[in-house]
Amino acid sequence: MAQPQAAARRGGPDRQEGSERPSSGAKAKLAPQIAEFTRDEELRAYREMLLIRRFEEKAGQLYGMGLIGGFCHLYIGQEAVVVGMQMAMLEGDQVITGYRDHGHMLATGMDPKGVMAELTGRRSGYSRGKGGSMHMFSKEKHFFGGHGIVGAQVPLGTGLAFANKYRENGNVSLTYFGDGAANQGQVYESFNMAKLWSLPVVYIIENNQYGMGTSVQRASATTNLCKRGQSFDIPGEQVDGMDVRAVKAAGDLAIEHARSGKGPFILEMLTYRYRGHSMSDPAKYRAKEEVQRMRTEHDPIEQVRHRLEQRGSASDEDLKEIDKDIRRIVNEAAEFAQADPEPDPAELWTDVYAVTQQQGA
Ligand SMILES: Cc1ncc(C[n+]2csc(CCOP(=O)(O)OP(=O)(O)O)c2C)c(N)n1
Ligand SMILES: [Mg+2]
Repeated sequence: MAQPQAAARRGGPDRQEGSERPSSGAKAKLAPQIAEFTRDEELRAYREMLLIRRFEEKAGQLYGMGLIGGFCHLYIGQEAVVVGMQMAMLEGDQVITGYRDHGHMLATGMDPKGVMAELTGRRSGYSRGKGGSMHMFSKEKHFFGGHGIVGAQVPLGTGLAFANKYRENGNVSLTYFGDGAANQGQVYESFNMAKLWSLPVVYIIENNQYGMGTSVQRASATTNLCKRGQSFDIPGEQVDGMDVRAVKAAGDLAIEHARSGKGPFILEMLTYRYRGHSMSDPAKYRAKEEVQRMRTEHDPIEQVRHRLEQRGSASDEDLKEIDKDIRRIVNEAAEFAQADPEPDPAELWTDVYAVTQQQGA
């Protein structure tokens, strides 16, 4: 059985090498303690994280049945990051991320039916069945994708923040990327511009310890990724990304910092993905015990369940009711996706940029 309390006391997943607080100009205002959630907040977090977990499990099943083609990167294990940040942001703030994106979509309130239909390549999918797992967007929910090129979303997210500042709309861009992406050059060009122009952006590094099969220790000269903004005087904070309360508390501060005109902020979320990089990865580069330890000692959903039960805030029956409801939503999404027709072949050339050959080009 999980021991989430012990995990929470220890501060979640092991802190990264050299994890002392950022010094000098990059000093961040830190949350002194993790604020406890109210019952409603705990229940919201539980529900939203469980929706992502069950949705991803179902997507894994459909992939195994050959109903999802192409790439499919599951978010299982990382749910607290996106749900905690969603609890900290306001309507109108934008979200942009890479290809491990189903959790972000569901957290922003996108319809599970539309997401599953897109995964299975059906016409009611968010990209009309022509985008798939890595390419979905929702203008209504301010979700800007879904990007398959590692790090490409970072300049785009910075551009969203530029637009927010230009339009004086008070919104903040939440730009997510991975530990692997954190070594990309375009990330630092973005950091420079974001600080230079005090753009309202929070960079959320989801440090799940691996970029494909390479551990962060093997790939990164420095592994304390919250310090990556120091040269640009961007404050950063390392957060227990398995504890949704810690994520929300850090998110509140970082978003407030960006919204109030102080410029960008970096949050490094220490998290973990339970599954392989994508569905085709058997994850032989790490020990089974490592995965098991994270699941049993740090699972983000079990932590909330444990607190709710311990405090008597929710009975076993209440939680079973939520579980049942989430299973219904996910099953309905899967049934909808399978019954939905594939796109009409006549749609092949719609919404596709046509490249015309120019003479001499
Ligand atoms: C520019 C570019 N280089 C390489 C790849 C291949 N690639 C896909 S995912 C990935 C690892 C990225 O790891 P990380 O940023 O930690 O994200 P995670 O998969 O852990 O969420 C790589 C190298 C790519 N898609 N784009
Ligand atoms: Mg990673």
